[in-house]
Amino acid sequence: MKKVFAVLFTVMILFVLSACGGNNESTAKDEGGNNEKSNGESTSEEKVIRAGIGLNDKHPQYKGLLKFKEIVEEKTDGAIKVETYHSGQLGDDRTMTEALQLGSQEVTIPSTAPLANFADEFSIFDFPFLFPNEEVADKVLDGEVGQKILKKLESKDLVGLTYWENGFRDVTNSKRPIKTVEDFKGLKLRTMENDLHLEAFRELGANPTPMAFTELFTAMQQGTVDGQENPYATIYLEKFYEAQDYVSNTHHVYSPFVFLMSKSFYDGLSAEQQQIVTEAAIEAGHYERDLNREANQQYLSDLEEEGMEYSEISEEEHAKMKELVQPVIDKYAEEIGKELVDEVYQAVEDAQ
Ligand code: KDG
Repeated sequence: MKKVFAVLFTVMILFVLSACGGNNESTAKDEGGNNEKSNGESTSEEKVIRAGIGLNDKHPQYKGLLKFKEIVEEKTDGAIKVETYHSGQLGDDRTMTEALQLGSQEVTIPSTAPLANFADEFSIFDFPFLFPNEEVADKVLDGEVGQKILKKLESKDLVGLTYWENGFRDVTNSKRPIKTVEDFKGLKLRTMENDLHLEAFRELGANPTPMAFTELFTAMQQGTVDGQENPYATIYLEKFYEAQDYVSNTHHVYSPFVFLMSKSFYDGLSAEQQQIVTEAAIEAGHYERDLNREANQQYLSDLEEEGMEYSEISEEEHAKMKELVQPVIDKYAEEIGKELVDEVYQAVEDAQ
C-alpha cells in the first residue's frame, strides 16, 4: 500500500513541476521562435532577460545596459523583456557568469580579466600596455581576431555578443603617491581575480591580492587593502575617493567588457530575435564607449576636486614598468598559444 502512495506522490510532484516550467526553459519552438503548445498551436510567450553588472547605476556601463533594454523591447515589440540589475545585486562577475552557464541568468558584462577564468584566451587583453589607445582597441576587438576570441566562449555555454569599454586602468592607494616603480614596493593592492594581474603587480614590487569587485570598497575602507586599480570613471562614480588619497596615471591595462549571454537562452531565440539582441548589444556598446570617453578626463578633475592627489607617471617610469612585467607576458603568451597572441599583436600593429 505504501508503495502505491509513494508512486502516486512522485507522479503528482512531476506533474506539478512540468506544469510550472522555468522562466526561459527552452521547449519546442516553431520557426518564429514561439513556444509550441502540446496541441501544436504556437504561443508568443514573453521571454525575460535578467541582465546583471557589478558597477553601479551611475556608470556608463549601466546606461549602456538601459540602451540595450530600450532597443530590444522596442524591436521585439515587448516579446523580450529586459530586467536590469546593477551594483552586484545578482552577484560578482564569477557568480553571474556561472549563472549564465546554468541558465539562471541571461546577461552579464564582466571585464575580460575575470572572464579569463572561463576561457584563458581572454587574458591576452589584460597583457599590460597591449593597446596604445582606445581607437586601436576598438579596431582589434571589433576586428577578426577579437571576434575569433569571442567564439571561444561557445564551448563554455556562453555567447559573447560584443565588447564594451571599461577603459584604461589606473592605480589608487591610501599610503603614498606613486610616481616611480619603487613606490609600488609592499603596497597591498587589490587586483581582479586573474593570475596575470597578480603576477604583473608582484613583478612591480607590490603585494597584490585577488578580490571580487563587490568586496572592494569595504576592503579599502577597512584597510584590508591599501589600493586598487580601475579606470577614472569607476574610481569616481563608485566614490573610491572616500577611501583613497592618491591616484596615478599608470594606464597599465586597457580593460574591455564582454557582453555575455547564456548560450541556452540564446539558442532558444528565433533567428530574428538572435539578430535583434546581437545588434542591440553592438549599438548599445558604441553608445557606452562614447559615454565612457566623453567624461574620462573630467572624472580625473573630479577626483582632484574630491581631494585626491594626482601623480603623473613619466615615460621613463612607464618604460621601467613595461620591462618588469615582460616576463609575465612571455609566460602567458606561451600558455595561451603564441600563434593567437602574435595574431593579436599583429592586429594592434596594423590598427595603428
Ligand atoms: O561590472 C563589471 C565589474 O563587475 C568589474 O568587472 C569591474 O574592472 C572591474 C573590476 O575591477 O573588478
